[in-house]
Amino acid sequence: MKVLQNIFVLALQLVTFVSAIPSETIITKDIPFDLNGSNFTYQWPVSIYQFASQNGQTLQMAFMDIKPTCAPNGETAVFVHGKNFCSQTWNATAIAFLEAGYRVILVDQVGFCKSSKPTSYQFTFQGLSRNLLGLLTTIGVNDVTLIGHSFGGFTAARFALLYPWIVKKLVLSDALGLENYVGEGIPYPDTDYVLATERQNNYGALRGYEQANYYPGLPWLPSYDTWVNMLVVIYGGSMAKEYTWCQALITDTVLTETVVYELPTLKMPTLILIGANDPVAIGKAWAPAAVQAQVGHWSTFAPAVAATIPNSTFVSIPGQGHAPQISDTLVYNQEVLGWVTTH
Ligand SMILES: *[C@@H]1O[C@H](CO)[C@@H](O)[C@H](O)[C@H]1NC(C)=O
Ligand SMILES: *[C@@H]1O[C@H](CO)[C@@H](O)[C@H](O)[C@H]1NC(C)=O
Ligand SMILES: *[C@@H]1O[C@H](CO)[C@@H](O)[C@H](O)[C@H]1NC(C)=O
Ligand SMILES: CC(=O)N[C@H]1CO[C@H](CO)[C@@H](O)[C@@H]1O
Repeated sequence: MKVLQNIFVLALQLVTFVSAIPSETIITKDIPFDLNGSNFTYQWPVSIYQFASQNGQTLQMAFMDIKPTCAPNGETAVFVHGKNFCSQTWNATAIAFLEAGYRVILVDQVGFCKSSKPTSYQFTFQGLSRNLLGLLTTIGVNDVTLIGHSFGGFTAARFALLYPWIVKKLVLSDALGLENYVGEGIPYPDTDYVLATERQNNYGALRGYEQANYYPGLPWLPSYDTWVNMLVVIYGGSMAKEYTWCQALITDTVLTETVVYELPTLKMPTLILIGANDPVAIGKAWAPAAVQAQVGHWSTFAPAVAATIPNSTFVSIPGQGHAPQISDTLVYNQEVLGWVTTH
C-alpha cells in the first residue's frame, strides 16, 4: 500500500513537472506583421514553432511550410538561411523546388529575422540543429533534403552529423565551417568588439559588405536593395538591441565551433556548392594582412573538403560570390535541382 502510495505521489509529481514545461506548439493564426522586430513581408504565410529552451525560455521560430505547385513528388526540401539572410531570401529557389513537386520548408533560425531574439542564449550549432529537429518532428517531417547556405550551411552540416537518419541528401551552399577561421589565425575578439560593429550596420555598411562579398566584381542590381532593406528594418526595428547582441553571439559561435574535421563521417549524398569568387572569411576584417591573404580561398579549400566526404559532389559556379542563389539564380537552381534529382 505504502509502495503504491509512493508511486502515486511520484506520478503526480511527474505530471506536475511535465505540465510546467510549455508544450511545443505550432501557431498559424494571427501572426503579427511586425514579428519579433522584422516588419518585412514574406511571400507565403508564416507559422510559428513555439518551444521551451535554455532555462525555460519560451522561444519562437518563424517558418513557411509550402505545398508543391504541381504534382507532389513526396519529397520535402528544408532550407536554412545564412547570417544577413532570412527564410524569404530563398524564394526564387523555393519556387523552382515547388514547381518540381517538393514540399518546401523555409525556416528563420533563432536570433534571426522573424524568430525570437533571446539575449540570454547559448548559441551553438548543436542547439540550433535541435531547434530545427523539434520543428520538423512537431510538424511530422522525418525525411528531408537539407539545403543550408553560409551560417545556415554550418547548421545544416551539424544537423546532418547529429541526425543523419533524417537527412536523405545534404546541400552545403557556400557553407561556413569548411574553413576553421581562428585555426587559420583570425584573432579571436570579445563579443563586445563584434557587437560594436553590429551596431554600426545600416544601409551603407550592409550594402558595402554585400557588394564586396556577395557580388564581387558584379554590378549592383536594384533587386539586391530588397535584401539590404530586409536587414535594415531589423537593425532599426523594435528589437534592434536584442538583434545586434544575438548577431554578435552568432559570430562568436562561428569563431568557436568547428565542423570540417567531422565531415568525412557524412554518409548521405552531399553537394558542396560555391561561387567561384566567394571571398568570405569570418573575422577577415580585423585580421592582420598576412592572415587576410590566407583565408577565404573557397576555390582551393572547398574542393579539398569535398574530397574528404565519401558521397560528395563539388560544384563551383563561375563568376559568382558568396550568394549565387541571388546573383545567378537560374544556374544555381539548375545545379541544385539537377543534383538532388539525380542523387
Ligand atoms: C523574392 O522576394 C523578393 C522580396 O520579397 C521579391 O522582391 C521578389 O520578387 C521575389 N522573387 C520571386 C521570384 O518571387
Ligand atoms: C518597418 O520598420 C522600420 C524600422 O522601424 C520603419 O522605418 C518602417 O517604416 C516600417 N515599415 C512598415 C511597413 O511598417
Ligand atoms: C552514397 O549514397 C547512396 C544513396 O544514399 C548509397 O546507396 C551509397 O551506398 C553511398 N555511398 C557511399 C560510398 O557511402
Ligand atoms: C522573444 C520575443 O520577443 N518573442 C516574440 C516573438 O513574436 C511573438 C508574436 O508577436 C511574441 O509572442 C513573442 O513574445
